[in-house]
Amino acid sequence: MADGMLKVCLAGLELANPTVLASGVLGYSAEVFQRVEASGAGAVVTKSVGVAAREGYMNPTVCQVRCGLVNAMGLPNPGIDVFVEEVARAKALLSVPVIVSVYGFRTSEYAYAAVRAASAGADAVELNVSCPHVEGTGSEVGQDEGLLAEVVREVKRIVRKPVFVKLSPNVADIASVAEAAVAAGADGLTVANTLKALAIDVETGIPVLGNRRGGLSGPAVKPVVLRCVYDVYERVNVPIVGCGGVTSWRDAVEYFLAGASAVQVGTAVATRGLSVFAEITRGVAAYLRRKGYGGLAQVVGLSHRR
Ligand code: RRO
Repeated sequence: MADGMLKVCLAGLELANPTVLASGVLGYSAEVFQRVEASGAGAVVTKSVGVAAREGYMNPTVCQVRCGLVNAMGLPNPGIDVFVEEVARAKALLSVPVIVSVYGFRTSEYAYAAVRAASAGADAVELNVSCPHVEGTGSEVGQDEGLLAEVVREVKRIVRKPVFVKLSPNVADIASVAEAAVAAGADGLTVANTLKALAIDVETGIPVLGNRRGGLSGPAVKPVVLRCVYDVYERVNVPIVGCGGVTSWRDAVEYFLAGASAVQVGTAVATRGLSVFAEITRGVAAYLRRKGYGGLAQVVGLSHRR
């Protein structure tokens, strides 16, 4: 969507518009990302990739609840050494930035996955320190400020591309975790991952998901994550990417007003389809015009004024 008002620069990444495919929703394939780009997304984030391949959890891995989805995929991925070829193919096919999400069970694994992704052409990496239901990684890193800082510092030491850190909402004080990530060198923050959740089948009497516990996404989480963005914006000075229940242009504008410079869209892509990117972008552009703003940057964080 070529509309100069919607351009955004995220830690050096140039996006034609502020909508980004969130990690995890559409997997890894370069061809699928090409369709996402054609639908109007300003950038794409891959599913999280680690050092070793993983099958993920038993089915069911996703279930629909009233206002969103509860998932526990369990980090299924082919491993970074295989995935680098797909990153290179995606780079050959796409002109929007390709951000590779990486995770690890130790600092050195985050670093290895990140450096391999960056050398394969990824425009940036997003560190997943917030998956809520895989032992030994994800939110276990993101809930421990010391460990989080160590991971970010090590990745920053060896990767010459922008490093985004995807924070967990399942913490007492997300702004303090954000400060720790930024002090360690994070170039941008994605706020946030899914909220710890559960769904139970009343007929069988047991949890629906194979892993039992999962993470909630979709409209239900938007007010919670919006508050996270609002809190983080007051304490750090790097770009924030809002991620949580964005379904319409209004949701996106709320995130911008709270302090996000861009938004990731995940569950709405799964539940409504790829047209959501262009719908949001059109709506945001119309809002900016109607309100007389010259560009998106003018509304970022505006709700903090008193
Ligand atoms: O794969 C997953 O189960 C998963 C991941 Br990596 C994540 O970061 N957040 C989530 O809700 N699910």
